[in-house]
Amino acid sequence: MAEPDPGHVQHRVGRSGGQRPDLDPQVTCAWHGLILPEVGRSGWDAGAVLTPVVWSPETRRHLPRHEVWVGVPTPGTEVPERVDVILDALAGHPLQEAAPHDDTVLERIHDGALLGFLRTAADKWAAAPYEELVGQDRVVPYFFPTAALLAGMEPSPPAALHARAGQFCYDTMTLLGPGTWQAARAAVDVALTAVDLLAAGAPSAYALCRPPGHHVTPLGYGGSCYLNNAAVAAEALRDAGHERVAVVDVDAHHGNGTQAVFWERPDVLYGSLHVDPAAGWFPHLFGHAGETGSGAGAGATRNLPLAEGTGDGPWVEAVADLADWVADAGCTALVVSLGVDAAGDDPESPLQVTAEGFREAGRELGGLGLPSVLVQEGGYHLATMGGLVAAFLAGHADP
Ligand code: SP5
Ligand code: ZN
Repeated sequence: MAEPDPGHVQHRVGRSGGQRPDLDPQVTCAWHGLILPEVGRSGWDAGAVLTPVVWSPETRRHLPRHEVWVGVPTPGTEVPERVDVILDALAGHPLQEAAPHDDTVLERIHDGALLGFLRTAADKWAAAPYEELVGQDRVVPYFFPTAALLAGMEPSPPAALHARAGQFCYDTMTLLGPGTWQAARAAVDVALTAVDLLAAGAPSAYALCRPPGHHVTPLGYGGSCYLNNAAVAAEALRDAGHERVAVVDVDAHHGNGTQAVFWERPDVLYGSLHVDPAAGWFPHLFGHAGETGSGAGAGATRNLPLAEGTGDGPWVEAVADLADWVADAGCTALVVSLGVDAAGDDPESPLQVTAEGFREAGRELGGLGLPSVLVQEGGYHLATMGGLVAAFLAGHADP
């Protein structure tokens, strides 16, 4: 595999390396004020300037139990232990527990009908006799109002909850149970708290969001995702005064949800590199190079599909390509959809990226010198995924 060319970073415009640890003392002070309660416990060394980690114990409450794939229940891969292995790998980083935020930003990203369904579906399912009838305690859709079914007609809303689920959930792999809403909503608070840390002067913050979010559209959920944490973070950065925000998605899968949210908007760029959906990979319908946005958002979306087996060299080149694009577009803040499932060991993708690749990707994006919120997306190999997140954060903090 070709090595990434270390020389080409320096020749680019807009790469000031502004993410260096020499912070303005006043700003540093304000930021420390926010994180002080937990700094002592983590033994954080102020000189080291490790990226602060925002998390919530609530995010452990979603238990996927299983995923129905081609009709067969297989063990869920998006498990709560993902939170623990990441926290272990980031021991020493300042730790900040998420603060509650209201639904203002969330309601601008997602339709009220989706939010209402997600908020109440588990309780309604439990109250219905599904567990008694078939032993199923998770909300599983089985009936989908596709364009083929509707045939141009206007359907009436389905009365049955098991039919209603398919109005919002577009696959059979993203089951909803007791605790799912609480975890997903807590992940949104994690993302919003990370944005708050930036406003308080932190150069960047890592949001340990779980469940992940980049497959959630304004109205539809799937791909192990329920609420789009990265989209919420980008919208909150717009509210914080950034005129143009970029989302760079390095998860192994195309973030169709984030793309859909910002498809017609010029003020939030979406760029993604991912395993080529045309080779048969999730999310199947989207993520091709020809998808570049529409209307006012024309040109504000970029997709770099990669062949199965792609490793560090071309993968890091694709990250660098998106970083150039973000720099040229004059964005003043960055959200990274930081999935680490592009790793060679990961069970959910055929990409072959190493820890060094993730470190290099962190350097490429850290070199932009933009205030950045790094939002956890996928990554399923428990033994190595924490180290991959740590490698990316290290590269990002010291480009
Ligand atoms: C956030 C994220 O990374 N979502 C990825 C969703 C992709 N899921 C597709 C699953 C395809 C079948 N995998 C079989 C594994 C059985 N457990
Ligand atoms: Zn993924």
